[in-house]
Amino acid sequence: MLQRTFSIIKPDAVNRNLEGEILARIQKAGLRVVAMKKIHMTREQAEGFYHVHKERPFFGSLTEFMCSGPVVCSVLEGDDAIARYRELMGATNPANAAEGTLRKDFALNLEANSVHGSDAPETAAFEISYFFNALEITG
Ligand code: IDP
Repeated sequence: MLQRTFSIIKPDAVNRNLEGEILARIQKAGLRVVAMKKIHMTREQAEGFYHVHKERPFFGSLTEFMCSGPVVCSVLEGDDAIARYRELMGATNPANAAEGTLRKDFALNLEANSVHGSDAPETAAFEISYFFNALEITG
């Protein structure tokens, strides 16, 4: 089933100039980049993106981190893209991430874990539309 998911290469990875390496790993995994932009989020934009976490204790720190520097947002397309990208990313905490995953190889810690990927079709739809309009997504 052809599916789209939303990806962010987070500030810790962009700061270390890793976006090319991470995008290459995404493409080698067979996912196609159908939209992409580099942005520097405001605090309000980061809070809106992570609104589902607003009651969590790490919300303030996470949203501060996400607007601490530029990020690379993209829309990825492929068969079963949501689950496949989650698998490529690895566990949220890099200490638990499997060998060969992006978080195992690049993440600094639980918060600065280098990549974000949607966890379900509904969140993918919300996240894609939060950052991209229809004209910015190629077929
Ligand atoms: P996910 O990114 O693997 O889907 P979520 O539980 O949705 O994980 O958490 C969103 C993001 O919040 C994580 O990627 C990580 O950057 C941050 N985060 C999650 N749990 C913690 C925590 O306990 N302390 C600090 N940051 C956290």
